[in-house]
Amino acid sequence: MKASWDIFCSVVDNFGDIGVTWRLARQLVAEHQCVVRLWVDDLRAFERICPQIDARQARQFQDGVEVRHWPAEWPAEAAADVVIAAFACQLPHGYMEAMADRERAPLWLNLDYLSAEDWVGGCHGLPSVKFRGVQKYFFFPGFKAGTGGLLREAGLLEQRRNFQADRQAQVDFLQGLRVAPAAGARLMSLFAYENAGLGSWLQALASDVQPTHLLVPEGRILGDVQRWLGVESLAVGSLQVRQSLTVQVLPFVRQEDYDRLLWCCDFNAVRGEDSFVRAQWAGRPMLWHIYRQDEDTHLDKLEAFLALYTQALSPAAKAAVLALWRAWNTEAQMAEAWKNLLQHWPEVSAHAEQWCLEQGLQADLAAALVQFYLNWI
Ligand code: TRH
Repeated sequence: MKASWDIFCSVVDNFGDIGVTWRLARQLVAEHQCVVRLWVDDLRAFERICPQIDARQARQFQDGVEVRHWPAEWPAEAAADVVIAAFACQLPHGYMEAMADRERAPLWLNLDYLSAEDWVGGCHGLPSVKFRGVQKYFFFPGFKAGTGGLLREAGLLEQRRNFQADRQAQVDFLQGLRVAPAAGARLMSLFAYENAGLGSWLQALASDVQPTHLLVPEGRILGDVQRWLGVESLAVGSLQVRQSLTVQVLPFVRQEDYDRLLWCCDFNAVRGEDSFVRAQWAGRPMLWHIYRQDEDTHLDKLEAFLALYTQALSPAAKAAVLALWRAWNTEAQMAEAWKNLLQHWPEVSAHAEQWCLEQGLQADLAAALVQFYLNWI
């Protein structure tokens, strides 16, 4: 009999929580024939990354996943064989009772945030708390052996490579978004939180000899873009030109299309967790705006990833990447760091593909979860 899975997603803010859990739920169904219910407390956020979702429906099916609204008043529901609490969200008490009431206790996992820090490998798979005899385990995604790996759908890298080799497919896709970069323009995407350092970067792009076409999905960075442009409003579809720089505001697109957008671009600025991973699978140079945490603990996380990501680069290219990423994440001036990165473009580009290939050798997160379950039963 197929195993049943319940995934609980509480949308704290933004789109990462739902972005990760929706991706995982789909993959468990499509590639591992699991029966999956995805419980989401905010269907409006879900609707943004998956427009087919009807936020008024308490229960609906999408891509074979049973999507359930997670209501404040918990209904009586039987617990599944495997229960995933994403990002340490607190399960409804009634559901925990249902887990403990099962004849055979379910496998209960906390799917944690992604980090490249060393301690992750030591904690992955360890037991956590118990509830009425039901044991909870830590499950950590990660970049190294001994972690749960990264979300990566079967055939993703091949699909990406075929798309990148097909000029017409890219032109058609971009045309669908009304994007038509000038010949020779560097195509870039910008998905980030508010950042006071943005103006200096845009200035450097504007005064560069090579033109840049910058695609900005609507979101939190738009205020900074608007300020630098000196315009009163910046709506979806806006196209503004300043010297060598063209800025175009894009609508927020469905997850699959966001992947294609990343695949089309020569450089991607991404943020949070899921877009950060998708940019790595795009095999193109990138810049990460990490999610800010109290007491700057996110900076340790940033350094841990940088240490790993830049390991194979030459000292000069490594210094260029480090300087750019650190400047961006401390909202410092970006111009010098950007110009310096351009000096190392061929190496940084080749490295992005190499990094992607190496990470692609690891078991993906969905497969690792299924394996964890199989080892456990
Ligand atoms: O939106 P994020 O900043 O999300 C998160 C949350 O803030 C979360 O609480 C925090 O813990 C985590 O970051 C670290 O960034 P992220 O993770 O990249 O999620 C964005 C999702 O939105 C991702 O699945 C890609 C998707 N997306 C689209 O589907 N279409 C788009 O046009 C864009 C720009 C993104």
